[in-house]
Amino acid sequence: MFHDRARIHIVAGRGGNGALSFRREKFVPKGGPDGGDGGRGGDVLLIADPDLRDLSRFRPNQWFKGGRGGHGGGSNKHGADGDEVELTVPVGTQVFDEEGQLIADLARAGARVLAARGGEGGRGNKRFATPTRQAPRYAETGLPGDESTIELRLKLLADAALVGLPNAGKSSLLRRISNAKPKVAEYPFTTLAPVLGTVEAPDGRQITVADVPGLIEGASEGVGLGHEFLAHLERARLLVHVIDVSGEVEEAFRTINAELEQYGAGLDERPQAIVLNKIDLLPEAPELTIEDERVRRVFQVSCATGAGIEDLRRGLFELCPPEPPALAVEEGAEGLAEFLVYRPQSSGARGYRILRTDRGFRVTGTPPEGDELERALRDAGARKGSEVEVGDETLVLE
Ligand SMILES: Nc1nc2c(ncn2[C@@H]2O[C@H](COP(=O)(O)OP(=O)(O)OP(=O)(O)O)[C@@H](O)[C@H]2O)c(=O)[nH]1
Ligand SMILES: [Mg+2]
Repeated sequence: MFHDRARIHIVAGRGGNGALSFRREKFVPKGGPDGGDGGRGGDVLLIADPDLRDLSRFRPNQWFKGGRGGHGGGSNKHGADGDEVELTVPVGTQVFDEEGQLIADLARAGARVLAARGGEGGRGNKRFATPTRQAPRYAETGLPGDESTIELRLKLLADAALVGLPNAGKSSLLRRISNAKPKVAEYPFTTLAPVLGTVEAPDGRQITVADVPGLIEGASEGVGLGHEFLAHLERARLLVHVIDVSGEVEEAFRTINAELEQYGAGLDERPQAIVLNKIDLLPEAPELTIEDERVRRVFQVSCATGAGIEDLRRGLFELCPPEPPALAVEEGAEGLAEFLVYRPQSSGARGYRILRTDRGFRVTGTPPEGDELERALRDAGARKGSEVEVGDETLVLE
């Protein structure tokens, strides 16, 4: 089974308590306060691992808990920080909160997202000593860690995705052009889960191509297998439309396009290449009269004989040149994340959240007014000139 969704609960560790303690030494009648601070609770992090293919490591509604911070002790002993939990997910995993809002996109190998922040440790009584209050008899307790339910959804990242009716020869094509070896058979719906292959050019450049289960009419409404997997086309730059030339070519073209349109998400505007496959079955090369501005090129191939395959491979590199190498994940203020960083900030108690986005910040829930919001934004890393989205408005911090 291929799992491209998972809903899990994450709880970061609670901070340890600060200690309430006084120095005890022989012949020193009244020692000063020496209670140390509690350790920070362990964070829960998500990390994109290029070796993972799907989300099957997660069981439904599984809980993941960061470790509790250790309590502070006497003699100024600082509590140990709680253990972090690092959850590895496949590259292309998106994270949604309970309201269905996208909060992070782990689009590159090695991307890290802080999904739940551990609670701060409490301060020990030593920290509260002042000249006028030399023996504070209190210490702080540790704060709870962030807690939330998140949904993980994998959307494959491929430069190009193969689409077409069942049996068109998509898997045969991927076997021909890439290192992947998906199953090929003469019956429809052979491919039951998306498969990624790497296509290599003679000069060493690489692109990835996804083979997605066959679409049929009604796929976007859940007929056949198609609907479930259309999401995996969303992030491909080029759709490679594979058509069996021994069937009704124009009808196949229209059927698939109608499904892409039904699905939405911009799929119906995506550039396409048409691959007329199985030309070995026809006595002569077929004529195709499709006028469509999305169609960049038409190739004629036979996966059985290999005819036209090299031409197609070259064409794919022209139509979808490999993207520049991934930027190293920026070690930003949080040292984390790719394009959205989840900043829950003990949201439960506050009733609102500050999310860090690729352009600035976004406040969700019911934010406080004026100064308090500004302070919270600055704590979250916003500076003069930062763009902050609140509801439908975008404000610029002064
Ligand atoms: N004659 C001929 N047969 C082909 C060619 N390409 C694929 N086939 C056959 O067509 C059938 C379907 O091929 P697949 O590659 O499994 O097709 P698919 O599009 O991946 O099918 P699904 O996974 O079911 O959607 C198999 O029996 C292949 O051997 C070709 O160029 N010529
Ligand atoms: Mg297949």
